[in-house]
Amino acid sequence: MNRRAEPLVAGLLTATLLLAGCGQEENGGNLEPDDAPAGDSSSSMDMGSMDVTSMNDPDATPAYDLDGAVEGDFQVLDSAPPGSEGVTGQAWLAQGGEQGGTTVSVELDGLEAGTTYMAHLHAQPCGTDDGGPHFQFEEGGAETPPNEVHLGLEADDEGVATATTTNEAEVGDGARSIVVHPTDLPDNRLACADF
Ligand SMILES: [Cu+2]
Repeated sequence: MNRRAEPLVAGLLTATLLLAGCGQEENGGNLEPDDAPAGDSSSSMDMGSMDVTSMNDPDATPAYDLDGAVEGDFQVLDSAPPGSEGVTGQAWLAQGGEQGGTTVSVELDGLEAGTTYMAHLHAQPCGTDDGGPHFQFEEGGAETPPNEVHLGLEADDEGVATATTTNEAEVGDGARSIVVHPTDLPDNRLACADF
């Protein structure tokens, strides 16, 4: 397995870019309130490594350990940045069951070490407009969790990233895929997995 991708475009990480995604008009001004106690993070200005994972739920049981989880294999999309060819991974989506709501877990390999990525549930299959728009519980509503399902991913030194996120509501059959975007290229669609 190709463990190291070629360096991606070295873009500037900004708070705005971290929230954007998929070329839709995500509202870059509305950061979710940070539940962490004041002073909890000395790196609060390091947007590249902090807020990207703030929507995750690391204490939740990963979806792949839940009954009835569906699995999808990531495929690198044509729009992926150069050097992404070696990216591989899986995503799992579980609903209801013992944990209730929706649980999504992602494991990716072949990412650029130390780089951050975003993943969202999307409303269309990968073969339809690379996943189409974001899945939303309330269509036309907020483009942030909990109305959408987002994960933050940070590749470790080996280029591996894992994350789990949860939502209190069940997505039903409305979330057809999950799409990964580099946080410094939020309009880019790097990889997609069908559920
Ligand atoms: Cu997306």
